[in-house]
Amino acid sequence: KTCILIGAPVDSGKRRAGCLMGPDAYRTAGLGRAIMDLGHGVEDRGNVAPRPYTERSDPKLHAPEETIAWTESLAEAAEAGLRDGLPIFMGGDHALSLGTVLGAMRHAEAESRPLFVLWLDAHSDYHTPETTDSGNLHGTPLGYVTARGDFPGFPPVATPLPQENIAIIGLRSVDPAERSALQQTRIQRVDMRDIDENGIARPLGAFLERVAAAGGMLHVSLDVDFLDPAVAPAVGTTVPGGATIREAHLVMEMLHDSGLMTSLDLVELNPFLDERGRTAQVMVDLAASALGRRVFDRPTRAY
Ligand code: DIR
Ligand code: MN
Ligand code: MN
Ligand code: MN
Repeated sequence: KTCILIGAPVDSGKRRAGCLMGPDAYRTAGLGRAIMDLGHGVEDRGNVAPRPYTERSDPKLHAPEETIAWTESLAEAAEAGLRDGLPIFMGGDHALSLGTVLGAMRHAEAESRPLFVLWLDAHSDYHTPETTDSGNLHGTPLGYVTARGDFPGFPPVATPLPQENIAIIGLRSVDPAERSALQQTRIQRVDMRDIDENGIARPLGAFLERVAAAGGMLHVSLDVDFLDPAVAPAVGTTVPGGATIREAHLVMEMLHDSGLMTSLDLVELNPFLDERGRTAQVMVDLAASALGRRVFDRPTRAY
């Protein structure tokens, strides 16, 4: 399947600027080349732009009109990318996922297949415009696609993503309003303590088994802060105690072996905070693992 690189230089989801440089950092770090070297076709569609917008001042939310404009453009880019291949969205902050997941939901609905979402993140991103304290919309994509609350001005979510189709892995920074809401959902929540106690392969394997059994499509959203800041410093919201390099690669390797991943977001890379492209390179290597880079072949596991 052709990998379709789509630049999504979204920087409106939070106040600290820099994620707009993400797509260029991924290109500079050789994302396309790494995927080609694995034997896949690669098509770089360049960067998406938000549809025209006029910002309003909002007492609570940061840059809502810009994020709405991005959501509409990116949902269309995601739908088109999914029709033609396996889209990889080079972010951009996590607000881009309001659009990419919405597009994946529309595509899955057109294909009459269920969509599953794997969220690899320190944070749960389950806020709504009502519950957010920061006003930063990068903390809201899972609240949006599940229709947890009202998102005035955003494209309506026709059929909300079922809670049981979501797994969040890597959690260690959950705001109080998210915590109480999440604990009452059927979202599969894997926090760092679960990973410490049980490893990362078991909960991920259980989720992938559910995706396979349902014949689902799988959108994967990889936030840089899923990783420990010691190995991935170039992100605005570092939280200590994150996934190791090997835990992250194991997730990607299992995703590849499952054959289930149909789209991928690479989000929250802030090249302005990076050390000579080090974090960008880690993210490129993780994407390569998800697309088949490995040390040795091993017997395929049927999920
Ligand atoms: C944070 C969002 N909980 C907020 N955090 C981040 O501002 O509501 N998500 N960085 O990945
Ligand atoms: Mn996030
Ligand atoms: Mn995060
Ligand atoms: Mn917060």
